[in-house]
Amino acid sequence: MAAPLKGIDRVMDDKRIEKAWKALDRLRIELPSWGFANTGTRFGKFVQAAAASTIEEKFSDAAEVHRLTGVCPTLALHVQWDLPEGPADAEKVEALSRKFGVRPGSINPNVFQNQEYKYGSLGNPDPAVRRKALDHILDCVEIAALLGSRDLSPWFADGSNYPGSQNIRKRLHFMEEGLAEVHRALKPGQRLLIEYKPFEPAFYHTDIADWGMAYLLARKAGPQAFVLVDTGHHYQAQNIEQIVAWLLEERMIGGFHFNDRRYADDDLTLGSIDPYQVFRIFHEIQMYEWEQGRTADIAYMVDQSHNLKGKIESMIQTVSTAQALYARAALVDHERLDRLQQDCSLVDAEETLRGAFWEDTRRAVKEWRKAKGLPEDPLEAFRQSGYLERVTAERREKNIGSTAGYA
Ligand code: RM4
Ligand code: MN
Ligand code: MN
Repeated sequence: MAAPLKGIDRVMDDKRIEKAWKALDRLRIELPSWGFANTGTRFGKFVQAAAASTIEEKFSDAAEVHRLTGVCPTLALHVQWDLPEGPADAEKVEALSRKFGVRPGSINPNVFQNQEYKYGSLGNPDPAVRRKALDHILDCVEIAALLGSRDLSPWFADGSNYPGSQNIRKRLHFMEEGLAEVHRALKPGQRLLIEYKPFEPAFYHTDIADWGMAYLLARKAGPQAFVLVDTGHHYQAQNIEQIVAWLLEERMIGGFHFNDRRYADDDLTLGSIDPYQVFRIFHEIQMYEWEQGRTADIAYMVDQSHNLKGKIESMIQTVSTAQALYARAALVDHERLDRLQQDCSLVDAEETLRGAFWEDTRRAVKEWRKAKGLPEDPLEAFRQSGYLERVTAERREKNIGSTAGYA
Protein backbone atom coordinates (compact mmCIF):
# COMPACT_ATOMS: atom_id res chain seq x y z
CA MET A 1 0.00 0.00 0.00
CA ALA A 2 1.23 3.46 -0.81
CA ALA A 3 1.65 6.00 1.99
CA PRO A 4 -1.51 7.87 2.96
CA LEU A 5 -2.18 10.91 0.89
CA LYS A 6 -0.29 14.00 1.91
CA GLY A 7 0.06 17.40 0.52
CA ILE A 8 -3.37 18.51 -0.60
CA ASP A 9 -3.41 21.61 1.59
CA ARG A 10 0.32 22.19 1.46
CA VAL A 11 1.67 25.37 -0.05
CA MET A 12 3.47 24.50 -3.28
CA ASP A 13 7.08 23.61 -2.57
CA ASP A 14 10.01 24.28 -4.89
CA LYS A 15 9.83 20.90 -6.59
CA ARG A 16 6.21 21.39 -7.46
CA ILE A 17 6.75 24.93 -8.63
CA GLU A 18 9.51 23.66 -10.89
CA LYS A 19 7.15 21.06 -12.35
CA ALA A 20 4.53 23.71 -12.99
CA TRP A 21 7.08 26.04 -14.60
CA LYS A 22 8.43 23.31 -16.87
CA ALA A 23 4.92 22.60 -18.05
CA LEU A 24 4.29 26.30 -18.69
CA ASP A 25 7.48 26.49 -20.72
CA ARG A 26 6.02 23.88 -23.08
CA LEU A 27 2.52 25.25 -23.54
CA ARG A 28 1.80 27.36 -26.62
CA ILE A 29 -1.72 28.34 -27.59
CA GLU A 30 -2.87 29.39 -31.03
CA LEU A 31 -5.47 32.14 -31.31
CA PRO A 32 -8.29 32.18 -33.90
CA SER A 33 -8.52 35.22 -36.20
CA TRP A 34 -12.32 34.91 -36.14
CA GLY A 35 -12.30 35.19 -32.35
CA PHE A 36 -11.51 38.90 -32.68
CA ALA A 37 -14.24 39.62 -35.23
CA ASN A 38 -17.92 40.34 -34.73
CA THR A 39 -19.79 37.07 -34.50
CA GLY A 40 -23.31 36.27 -33.49
CA THR A 41 -25.91 33.65 -32.97
CA ARG A 42 -28.47 32.46 -35.47
CA PHE A 43 -30.68 35.25 -34.16
CA GLY A 44 -28.34 38.11 -34.90
CA LYS A 45 -25.11 39.82 -34.00
CA PHE A 46 -24.30 42.17 -31.16
CA VAL A 47 -21.75 44.39 -32.78
CA GLN A 48 -18.77 45.46 -30.67
CA ALA A 49 -17.16 48.84 -31.30
CA ALA A 50 -13.66 47.38 -30.81
CA ALA A 51 -14.08 44.22 -32.90
CA ALA A 52 -11.59 43.56 -35.68
CA SER A 53 -12.96 43.59 -39.19
CA THR A 54 -9.80 43.38 -41.27
CA ILE A 55 -6.99 40.87 -41.27
CA GLU A 56 -4.66 43.64 -40.16
CA GLU A 57 -6.84 44.36 -37.12
CA LYS A 58 -7.00 40.65 -36.29
CA PHE A 59 -3.21 40.38 -36.40
CA SER A 60 -2.95 43.49 -34.28
CA ASP A 61 -5.32 42.09 -31.61
CA ALA A 62 -3.61 38.71 -31.60
CA ALA A 63 -0.23 40.44 -31.24
CA GLU A 64 -1.60 42.29 -28.21
CA VAL A 65 -2.63 39.00 -26.57
CA HIS A 66 0.78 37.55 -27.38
CA ARG A 67 2.60 40.61 -26.07
CA LEU A 68 0.79 40.28 -22.75
CA THR A 69 0.87 36.50 -22.34
CA GLY A 70 3.99 35.51 -24.29
CA VAL A 71 2.52 32.15 -25.29
CA CYS A 72 0.41 32.84 -28.38
CA PRO A 73 2.89 33.18 -31.25
CA THR A 74 0.51 31.96 -33.98
CA LEU A 75 -2.82 33.01 -35.44
CA ALA A 76 -5.22 30.53 -37.07
CA LEU A 77 -6.61 31.88 -40.32
CA HIS A 78 -9.96 31.21 -41.94
CA VAL A 79 -9.22 31.48 -45.62
CA GLN A 80 -12.47 32.90 -46.94
CA TRP A 81 -12.59 35.55 -44.24
CA ASP A 82 -8.88 36.37 -44.04
CA LEU A 83 -7.53 35.58 -47.51
CA PRO A 84 -10.54 36.19 -49.76
CA GLU A 85 -8.30 36.20 -52.85
CA GLY A 86 -6.79 32.85 -51.91
CA PRO A 87 -3.05 32.24 -52.47
CA ALA A 88 -2.77 35.74 -53.98
CA ASP A 89 -3.32 37.16 -50.50
CA ALA A 90 -0.49 35.16 -48.94
CA GLU A 91 2.07 37.89 -49.49
CA LYS A 92 -0.08 40.46 -47.73
CA VAL A 93 -0.59 38.09 -44.80
CA GLU A 94 3.13 37.37 -44.64
CA ALA A 95 3.83 41.11 -44.45
CA LEU A 96 1.29 41.54 -41.63
CA SER A 97 2.78 38.60 -39.80
CA ARG A 98 6.19 40.28 -39.91
CA LYS A 99 4.78 43.64 -38.90
CA PHE A 100 3.00 42.27 -35.84
CA GLY A 101 5.38 39.47 -34.86
CA VAL A 102 2.76 36.72 -34.92
CA ARG A 103 3.10 33.82 -37.36
CA PRO A 104 0.22 32.46 -39.43
CA GLY A 105 -0.98 29.28 -37.76
CA SER A 106 -3.37 26.61 -38.97
CA ILE A 107 -5.10 27.27 -42.26
CA ASN A 108 -8.86 26.73 -42.13
CA PRO A 109 -10.69 26.21 -45.41
CA ASN A 110 -14.26 27.43 -45.61
CA VAL A 111 -16.55 25.03 -47.42
CA PHE A 112 -19.68 25.80 -45.46
CA GLN A 113 -20.69 29.36 -46.22
CA ASN A 114 -21.20 29.70 -49.97
CA GLN A 115 -24.60 29.04 -51.53
CA GLU A 116 -23.36 26.05 -53.50
CA TYR A 117 -22.60 24.22 -50.26
CA LYS A 118 -26.26 24.06 -49.26
CA TYR A 119 -26.22 20.26 -49.64
CA GLY A 120 -22.62 19.79 -48.60
CA SER A 121 -19.09 20.22 -49.88
CA LEU A 122 -16.88 17.14 -50.20
CA GLY A 123 -19.93 15.01 -49.36
CA ASN A 124 -22.22 16.71 -51.87
CA PRO A 125 -23.89 14.35 -54.41
CA ASP A 126 -23.05 16.85 -57.17
CA PRO A 127 -19.54 16.20 -58.52
CA ALA A 128 -19.16 19.83 -59.63
CA VAL A 129 -19.70 21.08 -56.08
CA ARG A 130 -17.31 18.46 -54.69
CA ARG A 131 -14.72 19.65 -57.22
CA LYS A 132 -15.19 23.25 -56.20
CA ALA A 133 -14.78 22.40 -52.51
CA LEU A 134 -11.71 20.33 -53.28
CA ASP A 135 -10.14 23.10 -55.33
CA HIS A 136 -10.67 25.51 -52.46
CA ILE A 137 -9.06 23.10 -49.99
CA LEU A 138 -6.16 22.51 -52.40
CA ASP A 139 -5.70 26.29 -52.59
CA CYS A 140 -5.53 26.22 -48.80
CA VAL A 141 -2.73 23.63 -48.93
CA GLU A 142 -0.92 26.03 -51.23
CA ILE A 143 -1.53 28.95 -48.88
CA ALA A 144 -0.22 26.90 -45.98
CA ALA A 145 2.93 26.13 -47.96
CA LEU A 146 3.42 29.79 -48.92
CA LEU A 147 3.04 30.91 -45.32
CA GLY A 148 5.03 28.08 -43.78
CA SER A 149 1.99 26.84 -41.85
CA ARG A 150 2.10 23.23 -40.83
CA ASP A 151 -1.56 22.40 -40.28
CA LEU A 152 -4.49 22.38 -42.64
CA SER A 153 -7.62 22.26 -40.55
CA PRO A 154 -10.88 21.72 -42.43
CA TRP A 155 -14.23 21.46 -40.71
CA PHE A 156 -17.15 20.10 -42.71
CA ALA A 157 -20.70 21.25 -42.06
CA ASP A 158 -21.82 18.47 -44.44
CA GLY A 159 -24.85 16.42 -43.51
CA SER A 160 -28.61 16.28 -43.88
CA ASN A 161 -31.67 17.36 -41.95
CA TYR A 162 -34.12 14.53 -42.64
CA PRO A 163 -33.97 10.73 -42.60
CA GLY A 164 -33.93 9.27 -46.08
CA SER A 165 -33.02 12.55 -47.73
CA GLN A 166 -29.38 11.61 -48.38
CA ASN A 167 -27.37 8.43 -48.86
CA ILE A 168 -25.06 8.29 -45.83
CA ARG A 169 -22.70 5.67 -47.28
CA LYS A 170 -22.34 7.34 -50.66
CA ARG A 171 -21.45 10.57 -48.92
CA LEU A 172 -18.91 8.76 -46.79
CA HIS A 173 -17.19 7.54 -49.96
CA PHE A 174 -17.19 11.04 -51.41
CA MET A 175 -15.58 12.28 -48.20
CA GLU A 176 -12.97 9.55 -48.35
CA GLU A 177 -12.09 10.34 -51.95
CA GLY A 178 -11.86 14.06 -51.33
CA LEU A 179 -9.71 13.75 -48.23
CA ALA A 180 -7.38 11.29 -49.95
CA GLU A 181 -6.86 13.84 -52.74
CA VAL A 182 -6.16 16.57 -50.21
CA HIS A 183 -3.66 14.30 -48.50
CA ARG A 184 -1.86 13.64 -51.78
CA ALA A 185 -1.37 17.39 -52.18
CA LEU A 186 0.22 17.87 -48.74
CA LYS A 187 3.85 18.89 -48.65
CA PRO A 188 6.25 16.94 -46.44
CA GLY A 189 5.76 17.98 -42.83
CA GLN A 190 2.29 19.38 -43.38
CA ARG A 191 -0.62 17.82 -41.52
CA LEU A 192 -4.29 17.41 -42.28
CA LEU A 193 -6.38 17.75 -39.10
CA ILE A 194 -9.87 16.33 -39.42
CA GLU A 195 -12.44 17.91 -37.11
CA TYR A 196 -15.72 16.24 -36.16
CA LYS A 197 -18.97 17.63 -34.83
CA PRO A 198 -22.17 15.74 -34.00
CA PHE A 199 -24.72 18.25 -35.25
CA GLU A 200 -25.27 21.85 -36.36
CA PRO A 201 -25.84 23.03 -38.96
CA ALA A 202 -27.05 19.57 -39.99
CA PHE A 203 -29.70 18.25 -37.64
CA TYR A 204 -30.26 14.67 -38.74
CA HIS A 205 -26.88 13.33 -39.80
CA THR A 206 -23.47 14.95 -40.07
CA ASP A 207 -20.97 13.29 -42.38
CA ILE A 208 -18.11 13.46 -39.85
CA ALA A 209 -20.05 13.31 -36.62
CA ASP A 210 -17.64 11.86 -34.08
CA TRP A 211 -14.03 10.97 -33.32
CA GLY A 212 -14.38 7.42 -34.67
CA MET A 213 -15.47 8.70 -38.07
CA ALA A 214 -12.73 11.32 -38.10
CA TYR A 215 -10.21 8.66 -37.06
CA LEU A 216 -11.19 6.28 -39.85
CA LEU A 217 -11.15 9.02 -42.45
CA ALA A 218 -7.77 10.23 -41.24
CA ARG A 219 -6.39 6.69 -41.33
CA LYS A 220 -7.64 6.18 -44.85
CA ALA A 221 -6.40 9.57 -46.02
CA GLY A 222 -2.78 8.84 -45.10
CA PRO A 223 -0.01 9.16 -42.53
CA GLN A 224 -0.09 12.96 -42.39
CA ALA A 225 -3.74 13.04 -41.33
CA PHE A 226 -4.81 13.29 -37.69
CA VAL A 227 -7.91 13.98 -35.64
CA LEU A 228 -8.79 17.40 -34.25
CA VAL A 229 -10.81 17.49 -31.03
CA ASP A 230 -12.99 20.55 -30.57
CA THR A 231 -14.12 20.37 -26.95
CA GLY A 232 -17.55 21.78 -27.85
CA HIS A 233 -18.25 19.10 -30.46
CA HIS A 234 -19.54 16.27 -28.28
CA TYR A 235 -22.79 15.05 -26.85
CA GLN A 236 -23.48 16.15 -23.31
CA ALA A 237 -22.41 13.10 -21.36
CA GLN A 238 -19.46 12.13 -23.51
CA ASN A 239 -16.18 11.39 -21.77
CA ILE A 240 -13.87 13.64 -23.78
CA GLU A 241 -10.70 12.73 -21.90
CA GLN A 242 -11.27 9.09 -22.75
CA ILE A 243 -11.42 10.00 -26.43
CA VAL A 244 -8.21 11.95 -25.96
CA ALA A 245 -6.57 8.97 -24.22
CA TRP A 246 -7.49 6.65 -27.08
CA LEU A 247 -6.28 9.08 -29.72
CA LEU A 248 -3.02 9.55 -27.82
CA GLU A 249 -2.51 5.81 -27.61
CA GLU A 250 -3.18 5.51 -31.35
CA ARG A 251 -0.92 8.50 -32.04
CA MET A 252 -3.78 10.06 -33.92
CA ILE A 253 -4.45 13.26 -32.05
CA GLY A 254 -3.34 16.30 -34.04
CA GLY A 255 -4.80 19.18 -32.13
CA PHE A 256 -7.52 20.82 -30.10
CA HIS A 257 -10.01 23.57 -30.55
CA PHE A 258 -10.53 24.81 -27.02
CA ASN A 259 -13.77 26.31 -25.80
CA ASP A 260 -16.41 25.47 -23.22
CA ARG A 261 -20.11 24.91 -23.39
CA ARG A 262 -23.13 24.23 -21.28
CA TYR A 263 -25.44 22.88 -23.97
CA ALA A 264 -24.22 22.50 -27.54
CA ASP A 265 -21.35 24.06 -29.51
CA ASP A 266 -21.59 27.21 -27.41
CA ASP A 267 -18.01 28.45 -28.01
CA LEU A 268 -17.76 29.88 -24.49
CA THR A 269 -14.51 30.72 -22.72
CA LEU A 270 -12.38 27.68 -21.87
CA GLY A 271 -13.03 26.41 -18.35
CA SER A 272 -15.84 28.88 -17.71
CA ILE A 273 -18.36 26.08 -17.20
CA ASP A 274 -16.30 23.00 -16.37
CA PRO A 275 -12.65 23.62 -15.47
CA TYR A 276 -12.34 20.06 -14.13
CA GLN A 277 -12.94 18.68 -17.59
CA VAL A 278 -10.13 20.79 -19.05
CA PHE A 279 -7.89 19.57 -16.24
CA ARG A 280 -8.81 15.94 -16.93
CA ILE A 281 -7.95 16.36 -20.60
CA PHE A 282 -4.60 17.93 -19.73
CA HIS A 283 -4.00 15.17 -17.22
CA GLU A 284 -4.49 12.42 -19.82
CA ILE A 285 -1.99 14.17 -22.08
CA GLN A 286 0.62 14.73 -19.37
CA MET A 287 0.25 11.23 -17.94
CA TYR A 288 0.85 9.88 -21.45
CA GLU A 289 3.85 12.16 -21.89
CA TRP A 290 5.28 10.98 -18.57
CA GLU A 291 4.87 7.34 -19.60
CA GLN A 292 6.39 7.92 -23.02
CA GLY A 293 9.13 10.26 -21.86
CA ARG A 294 8.34 12.64 -24.69
CA THR A 295 6.03 15.51 -25.47
CA ALA A 296 2.97 14.68 -27.56
CA ASP A 297 2.85 16.67 -30.79
CA ILE A 298 -0.44 18.45 -30.27
CA ALA A 299 -1.52 21.85 -31.60
CA TYR A 300 -3.46 23.65 -28.86
CA MET A 301 -5.78 26.09 -30.51
CA VAL A 302 -8.66 28.21 -29.32
CA ASP A 303 -11.96 28.21 -31.19
CA GLN A 304 -14.26 30.62 -29.39
CA SER A 305 -16.56 33.38 -30.41
CA HIS A 306 -17.54 35.86 -27.77
CA ASN A 307 -20.52 37.88 -28.73
CA LEU A 308 -21.14 39.43 -25.30
CA LYS A 309 -17.74 39.72 -23.59
CA GLY A 310 -14.90 41.84 -24.92
CA LYS A 311 -12.94 39.77 -27.42
CA ILE A 312 -9.38 40.51 -26.36
CA GLU A 313 -10.21 40.32 -22.67
CA SER A 314 -11.85 36.94 -23.04
CA MET A 315 -8.95 35.67 -25.11
CA ILE A 316 -6.55 36.66 -22.31
CA GLN A 317 -8.88 34.96 -19.82
CA THR A 318 -8.78 31.81 -21.96
CA VAL A 319 -5.01 31.72 -22.13
CA SER A 320 -4.64 32.32 -18.37
CA THR A 321 -7.17 29.60 -17.61
CA ALA A 322 -5.41 27.14 -19.89
CA GLN A 323 -2.09 27.90 -18.21
CA ALA A 324 -3.44 27.54 -14.67
CA LEU A 325 -5.13 24.21 -15.48
CA TYR A 326 -2.18 22.87 -17.46
CA ALA A 327 0.08 23.70 -14.52
CA ARG A 328 -2.30 21.91 -12.15
CA ALA A 329 -2.22 18.81 -14.33
CA ALA A 330 1.58 18.95 -14.17
CA LEU A 331 1.36 18.63 -10.39
CA VAL A 332 -0.16 15.16 -10.50
CA ASP A 333 2.36 12.72 -9.06
CA HIS A 334 2.42 10.36 -12.04
CA GLU A 335 4.59 7.73 -10.45
CA ARG A 336 2.42 7.56 -7.39
CA LEU A 337 -0.78 7.56 -9.43
CA ASP A 338 0.52 4.77 -11.63
CA ARG A 339 1.28 2.66 -8.55
CA LEU A 340 -2.08 3.37 -6.94
CA GLN A 341 -3.93 2.51 -10.13
CA GLN A 342 -2.00 -0.74 -10.38
CA ASP A 343 -2.90 -1.59 -6.77
CA CYS A 344 -6.52 -0.57 -7.35
CA SER A 345 -6.23 1.83 -4.41
CA LEU A 346 -9.21 3.63 -5.77
CA VAL A 347 -9.73 6.40 -3.26
CA ASP A 348 -6.04 7.26 -2.99
CA ALA A 349 -5.67 7.24 -6.77
CA GLU A 350 -8.70 9.47 -7.17
CA GLU A 351 -7.45 11.83 -4.46
CA THR A 352 -4.01 11.99 -6.06
CA LEU A 353 -5.64 13.28 -9.19
CA ARG A 354 -8.08 15.58 -7.44
CA GLY A 355 -5.43 16.86 -5.06
CA ALA A 356 -3.64 18.44 -8.01
CA PHE A 357 -6.88 19.91 -9.28
CA TRP A 358 -7.51 21.64 -5.96
CA GLU A 359 -4.09 23.35 -6.01
CA ASP A 360 -4.23 27.03 -6.81
CA THR A 361 -1.53 27.45 -9.44
CA ARG A 362 -2.33 31.05 -10.27
CA ARG A 363 0.49 32.32 -8.07
CA ALA A 364 2.99 29.98 -9.75
CA VAL A 365 1.81 31.16 -13.16
CA LYS A 366 2.32 34.78 -12.07
CA GLU A 367 5.83 34.05 -10.85
CA TRP A 368 6.59 32.27 -14.10
CA ARG A 369 5.42 35.29 -16.07
CA LYS A 370 7.54 37.59 -13.95
CA ALA A 371 10.60 35.43 -14.59
CA LYS A 372 9.93 35.70 -18.33
CA GLY A 373 9.63 39.48 -18.22
CA LEU A 374 5.89 39.33 -18.87
CA PRO A 375 3.18 41.20 -16.98
CA GLU A 376 2.12 39.18 -13.93
CA ASP A 377 -1.52 39.95 -14.56
CA PRO A 378 -2.08 40.20 -18.32
CA LEU A 379 -5.73 41.20 -17.99
CA GLU A 380 -4.84 44.10 -15.74
CA ALA A 381 -1.93 45.04 -17.99
CA PHE A 382 -4.30 45.04 -20.96
CA ARG A 383 -6.66 47.37 -19.15
CA GLN A 384 -3.79 49.70 -18.31
CA SER A 385 -2.36 49.64 -21.82
CA GLY A 386 -4.88 51.94 -23.49
CA TYR A 387 -5.08 49.52 -26.45
CA LEU A 388 -8.82 48.96 -26.10
CA GLU A 389 -9.60 52.68 -25.96
CA ARG A 390 -7.43 53.29 -28.99
CA VAL A 391 -8.97 50.59 -31.19
CA THR A 392 -12.47 51.41 -29.99
CA ALA A 393 -12.02 54.96 -31.21
CA GLU A 394 -10.48 53.78 -34.49
CA ARG A 395 -13.01 51.07 -35.27
CA ARG A 396 -16.26 52.31 -33.76
CA GLU A 397 -17.76 53.89 -36.84
CA LYS A 398 -17.00 50.99 -39.14
CA ASN A 399 -18.46 48.50 -36.69
CA ILE A 400 -21.64 50.40 -36.00
CA GLY A 401 -22.34 50.31 -39.73
CA SER A 402 -21.92 46.53 -39.96
CA THR A 403 -24.87 44.19 -40.32
CA ALA A 404 -26.40 42.92 -37.12
CA GLY A 405 -29.51 41.18 -38.37
CA TYR A 406 -30.73 39.11 -41.29
CA ALA A 407 -32.75 41.65 -43.23
C1 RM4 B 1 -17.35 25.25 -36.38
C2 RM4 B 1 -16.05 24.54 -36.10
C3 RM4 B 1 -14.89 25.09 -36.88
C4 RM4 B 1 -14.90 26.58 -36.95
C5 RM4 B 1 -16.26 27.10 -37.36
C6 RM4 B 1 -16.28 28.61 -37.43
O1 RM4 B 1 -18.33 24.92 -35.43
O2 RM4 B 1 -15.78 24.56 -34.73
O3 RM4 B 1 -13.69 24.68 -36.31
O4 RM4 B 1 -13.96 26.93 -37.93
O5 RM4 B 1 -17.21 26.64 -36.40
MN1 MN C 1 -13.70 24.09 -34.13
MN1 MN D 1 -17.50 24.63 -33.35
